Amino acid sequence: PSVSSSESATGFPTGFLWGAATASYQVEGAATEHGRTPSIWDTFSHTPGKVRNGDTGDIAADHYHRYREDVALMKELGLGAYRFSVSWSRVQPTGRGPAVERGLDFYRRLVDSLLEAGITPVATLYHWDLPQELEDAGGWPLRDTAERFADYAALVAGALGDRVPMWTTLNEPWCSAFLGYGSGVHAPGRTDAAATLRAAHHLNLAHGKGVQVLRGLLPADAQTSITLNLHQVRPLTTSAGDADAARRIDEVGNRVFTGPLLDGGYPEDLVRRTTPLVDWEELVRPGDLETIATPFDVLGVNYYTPTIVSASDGAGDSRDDGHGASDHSPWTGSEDVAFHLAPGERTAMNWAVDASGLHTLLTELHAAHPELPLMVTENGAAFDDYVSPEGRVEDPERIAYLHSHLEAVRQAVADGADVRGYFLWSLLDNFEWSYGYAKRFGAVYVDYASQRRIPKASAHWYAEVIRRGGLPG
Ligand code: PNW
Repeated sequence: PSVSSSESATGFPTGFLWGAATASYQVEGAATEHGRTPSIWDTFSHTPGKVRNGDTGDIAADHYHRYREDVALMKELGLGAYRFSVSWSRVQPTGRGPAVERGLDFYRRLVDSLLEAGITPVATLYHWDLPQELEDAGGWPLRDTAERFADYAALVAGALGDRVPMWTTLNEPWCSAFLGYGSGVHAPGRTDAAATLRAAHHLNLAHGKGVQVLRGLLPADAQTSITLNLHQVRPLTTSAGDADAARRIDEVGNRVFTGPLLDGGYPEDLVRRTTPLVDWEELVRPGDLETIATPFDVLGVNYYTPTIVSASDGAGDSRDDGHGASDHSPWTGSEDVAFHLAPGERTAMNWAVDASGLHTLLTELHAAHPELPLMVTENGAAFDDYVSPEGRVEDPERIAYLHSHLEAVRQAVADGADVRGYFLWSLLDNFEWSYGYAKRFGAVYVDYASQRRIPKASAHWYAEVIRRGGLPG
């Protein structure tokens, strides 16, 4: 059968965005420059014992000073789009009041360089770096933080709205709420189940208010989105208990966001199960669900590996759910579920390589929400890369990972999913949160001593994919 008219011969839709992604705290450095003040990640990384090797984002990949070189690199690779995030405390140090123009200037220059290079800028407003002052006032468990986010969104949209065509409110609110306030492996490192659910609701609210603010300020053809890390949950066996475990993890991992965003409300069983912890009647005020359900244009999905679960048998339960070790479970209300690593190949994160999860994710989302365009906003893998004596970085495992996952995207498109783009995580090696610089996700190697950039073999491979507009062969 011939490909449909909206697809090119490569199996990827015409106009498909081929990109790469980063996030402010992971790459920028310049932590105290031009008025920037600490975010929760500055505080967290400077707290002994929180990040491997005591690494911080103080310098990171020094993208703040080297963005011109980095944009030139992107152009060389032929990237069609660059997904970056804005550091809230660089733009609005206390999280309140007027913007610091010098902070905004960095993003104006970055965006102008991208546009000049023919690369579409895709801006994320919040990739986890909450101004510390807002955390001190209560952080995401406090309702006011959602209002502060809406004000901040207006400042950034006012400055960049004329030149950024695609906007994302939040990156992976699940991580912000459940790893930041539940298991505590992410900033601000709190371990409080009630605070976790309150944070989740206020992040949803911040998104809804953010979309409304963006819609009011952006040109009509600008697009709004949110990026979720939807867990591809699978039961270990066909037992009823494992099926129930999978349903519960789906609720607390996915539907706590997709429910109010797309399906009219929070999952009933999650609410019932967590009612002893949280007064949902008080938390979810009249009008909140309408605000959260404000329509947006594109759903961003990040995918790395599937999540395999079983009912707890009381013995041999794995705490290693791939989200970092903690005595506190992030799975609020379903702490008894056991997690399992998939068999087969693993990345340096110990995450199983399984591209079928990406295909399932995209096709199931499309089936549930046929009108909602999708975009893969992150996909990639960490491996133990090193520079050879000849100065090259050979990373065949990463090429294989990217190849199989792009093939999964192509197959999802063939099966009817409306996928508008793919962003490799990450453009550069960077600060991998609680793992610091020990994990390298970049298509481009960063020598942190010299800040020299070396495109890995995978970067050259990806450049070829982009040039062809699809996979080889
Ligand atoms: C995402 N987990 O983080 C983030 O958006 C990136 O900033 C990050 O560098 C990348 O994926 C690789 O980790 C995640 O524990 C962090 O499931 C943790 C998890 C998922 C995504």
